[in-house]
Amino acid sequence: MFKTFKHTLLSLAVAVSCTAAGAAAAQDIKPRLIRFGYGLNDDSVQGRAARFLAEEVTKLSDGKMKMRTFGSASLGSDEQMQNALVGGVQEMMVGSTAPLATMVKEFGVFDLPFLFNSDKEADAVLDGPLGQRLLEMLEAKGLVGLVYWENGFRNLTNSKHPVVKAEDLQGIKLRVMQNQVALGVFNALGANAVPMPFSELFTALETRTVDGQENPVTTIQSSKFYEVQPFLTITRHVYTPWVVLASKKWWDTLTPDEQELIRKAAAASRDFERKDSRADSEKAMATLKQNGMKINVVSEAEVARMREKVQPVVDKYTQELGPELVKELQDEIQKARGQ
Ligand code: KDG
Repeated sequence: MFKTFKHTLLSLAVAVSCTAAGAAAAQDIKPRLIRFGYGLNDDSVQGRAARFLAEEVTKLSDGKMKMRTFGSASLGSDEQMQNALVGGVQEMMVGSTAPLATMVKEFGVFDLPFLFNSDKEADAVLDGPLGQRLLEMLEAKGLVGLVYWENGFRNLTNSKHPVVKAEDLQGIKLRVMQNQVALGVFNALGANAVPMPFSELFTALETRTVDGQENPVTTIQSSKFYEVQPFLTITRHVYTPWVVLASKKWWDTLTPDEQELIRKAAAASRDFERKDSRADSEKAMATLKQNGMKINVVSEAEVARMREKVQPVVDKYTQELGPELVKELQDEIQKARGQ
């Protein structure tokens, strides 16, 4: 009796694995090498998700498609990689929405301050109609937007003093991502905002070329900013998404089966990355404390004051980005907040 059951189980397992292999073989999948670039170092949320994506592509293609990941901006800054994808000299990357706004200005909406209250709201908006429509707008610029990963809620660090109120930003040279909204917001808060590629940031902090920067705690930890930034102020002033991108020139050479496979792997990487990012945030805070960062949380009353100070900038960029788009974003957020 047991023998028959075991035999049946074994033959079932063999049948299933043959079917899977057969399915991969039946799909129109060709041997390909994909170069995937990212800006953080290998031991970061981005690095782990990039390796997960590479493994997923290999698994789903039965080893036919291989993805090599290149971290620490070794293939260039986000903007340089964006241009390489447009030119078809690099296949894939992940980067922030902020530099993307230089190609599709509507991505600048994610740099408007104090929009999201939670990652749940961000997921709902990014994976909903608005977020997906923004991705589709990239195709006209030579990019294919596949999924959003979580960069996260941004916080301030600096080497001068704690930032308890907006006035404490006066005279602080603060590195910001390279887009007009981020620049306008921090100048309005009283800082001296300095746009700069992420790849140059650690050295700029170390040499005091800039006094501070703003990023999620996972990035502050994995990039070891605590070595050159004694003060951390929890503001959660912006939620930045990352976008997993493919070169449209390259994408259009793929068969429908290959495109479907990449989309499936990208969706799995999104779910993996968001889970890892949220788990890593808690660990990162503990590491920053252990490494001596002096941490303060900006009060709700102060956030309200900051909102007031940046309102003229928000009004200006709402007009430039499109009032209907900003209204739609705010409505989508409210809907997600209500769920
Ligand atoms: O390549 C790294 C960047 O995509 C990411 O860290 C963007 O948050 C970012 C920043 O500050 O540039």
